Amino acid sequence: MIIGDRLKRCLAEARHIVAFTGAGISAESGVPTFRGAGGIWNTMRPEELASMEGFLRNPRLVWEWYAYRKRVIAEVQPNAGHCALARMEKLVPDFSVITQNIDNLHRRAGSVRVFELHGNIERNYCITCGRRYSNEEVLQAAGVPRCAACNGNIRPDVVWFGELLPDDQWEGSVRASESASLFLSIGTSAVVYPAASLPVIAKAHGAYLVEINPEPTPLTERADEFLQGPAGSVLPELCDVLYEARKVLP
Ligand code: BJW
Ligand code: ZN
Repeated sequence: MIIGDRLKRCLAEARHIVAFTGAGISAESGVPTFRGAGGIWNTMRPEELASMEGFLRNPRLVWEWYAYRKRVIAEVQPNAGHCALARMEKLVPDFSVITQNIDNLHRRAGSVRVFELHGNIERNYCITCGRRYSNEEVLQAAGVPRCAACNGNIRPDVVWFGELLPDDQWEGSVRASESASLFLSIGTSAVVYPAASLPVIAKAHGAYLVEINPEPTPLTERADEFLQGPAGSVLPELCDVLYEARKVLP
């Protein structure tokens, strides 16, 4: 991968770097993506599995899918891409990860400032009374887990289609994007809104926009640079350049 002078300068001088991530960054850990080659939605219907209507229609099916994914995610490890972002955070005064992923792999890799736009698969709550439940509690249930307090259905604390993103995470992400001098869009198909508007917001506020993905996306033509390749290879290289550049700066 050739990292050009413009991006090198940006890595050296950026005051605030934002890494905006999607399912692609976790693909090399063994977590399937939603779209594209091997994507979950190639064989399953998003509106049946990732919407409140789908959950109310068939909670058992939705829970089978989430119980399976909770087990897969608990077994996998952060990869070189997640680890590179955690290292970069230590080298830059202001560094934020904004993730659409629910797998918690950024925090497990050591990233501290993380905005989670679509929730976290390690949390669950009762749809009737809001009581919170751990994965250990819900995974013991045969079938659909029910609330010990009110017998309501418990659901994973993730954002489904048609639902609002958590206010604090969304507002923090918009503020970070508006103040970014370098914005990295990594491993996302950039088709799910409102998350997909963040790179556009960042660019409109003056950020240098870099996309990292093995395949082009609808964002590619708006990006200042497209680094074509897997996050697990590209991000460690960017991190090395950042390290060298910051080492020689006062
Ligand atoms: C690699 C790689 C490697 C592979 N390295 N890269 C019509 C038009 C416009 C908008 C809408 C519409 N109808 C409805 C909407 C709104 C809707 C939306 O945007 N839909 C579009 C799909 C059309 N959005 C919403 O509903 C959102 N809420 C909202 O808008 O609220 C307001 C509202 C309220 C009431 C009514 C209507 C609106 C909520 C969106 C929630 C998304 N939830 C999910 C599931 C989360 C829980 C779970 O995981 O189970 O979030 S869907 C799924 O998509 C998940 C992801 O976070 C999200 C984005 O996917 P992502 O991360 O980009 O992954 P992929 O798989 O798409 O792409 C992977 C990429 O990686 C690919 O590009 C690969 O090439 C690449 N890759 N290997 C780097 N090694
Ligand atoms: Zn309850």
